[in-house]
Amino acid sequence: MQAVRAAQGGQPAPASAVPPEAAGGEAAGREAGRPEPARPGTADVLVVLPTYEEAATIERVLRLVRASLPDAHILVVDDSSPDGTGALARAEGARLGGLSVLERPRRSGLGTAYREGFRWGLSRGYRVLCEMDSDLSHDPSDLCRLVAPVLDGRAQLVIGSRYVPGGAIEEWTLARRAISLLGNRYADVALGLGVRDSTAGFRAYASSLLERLALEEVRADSFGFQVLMTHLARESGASVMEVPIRFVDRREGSSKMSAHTVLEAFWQVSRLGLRRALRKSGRKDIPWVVGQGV
Ligand SMILES: Nc1nc2c(ncn2[C@@H]2O[C@H](COP(=O)(O)OP(=O)(O)O)[C@@H](O)[C@H]2O)c(=O)[nH]1
Ligand SMILES: [Mg+2]
Repeated sequence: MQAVRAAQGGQPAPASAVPPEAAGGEAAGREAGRPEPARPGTADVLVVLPTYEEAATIERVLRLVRASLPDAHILVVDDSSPDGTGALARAEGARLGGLSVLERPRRSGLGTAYREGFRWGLSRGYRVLCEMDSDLSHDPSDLCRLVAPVLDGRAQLVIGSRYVPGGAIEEWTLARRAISLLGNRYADVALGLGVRDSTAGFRAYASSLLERLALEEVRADSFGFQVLMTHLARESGASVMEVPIRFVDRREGSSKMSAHTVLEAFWQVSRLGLRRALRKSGRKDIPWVVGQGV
């Protein structure tokens, strides 16, 4: 059974214990007794941090996120990391406040971690849901620039982009740069995204957008998940904005990207690209090739 623990002395509770009527209401279902937000708006923000074996960086990341968005709530989705990441997050959360840890019993993938994190936030009425890596590749001080366009209604999805003017990647191997760049170009052309960095995992979503996306159907992991979410957002007519970020390769811990995640993303994009081409030319889907859902 998964457990949600609010680090401020909250009792463990099943993830499903939140009543559905809590959804959408201002601050509905959140911890009682929280002080009024110092900066109106950012108390409506949830920052979702998936973790698997990030003990070397998690405490620093949490402190930096808190410094960047003092009123936002933080949700760590940890898959019982053997290196004790979950315990470190809870201890840091007790010091910082406004932090919950969603514990899952075993490693279950990045895509489902985000899906569960988003569901957790939507059921508690957060208006902006952010996602970022827990390895310091994404600079928490950029969060404000990602969140602002969603809060003021200029965009429903803001992507921290490495491939728009002003964006940069530091210290990545040539192979990793090539996979990222080619993957992005391929996804853009195959799915007509009009987005330069659809594989990026540093994002802010409007809850109104996430609520209308078929999250359950997005089965991909890693950057396949990011591309499919971008595709769904585009298909639903969402306004998507890219803001430049400086991406730094992780200095601690190890990447969870694998050949499997690369192939999976390639297959998912190809499948949906073929379906898009068939539909554009007025032909029927070929169900055994393009599959169901997203
Ligand atoms: N909860 C959870 N988090 C994961 C899993 N796989 C990766 N992550 C986290 O997702 C984020 C992105 O993974 P990372 O290894 O940095 O991927 P990369 O940036 O593409 O190399 C990191 O914060 C990881 O700790 C998983 O199976 N479960
Ligand atoms: Mg990373």
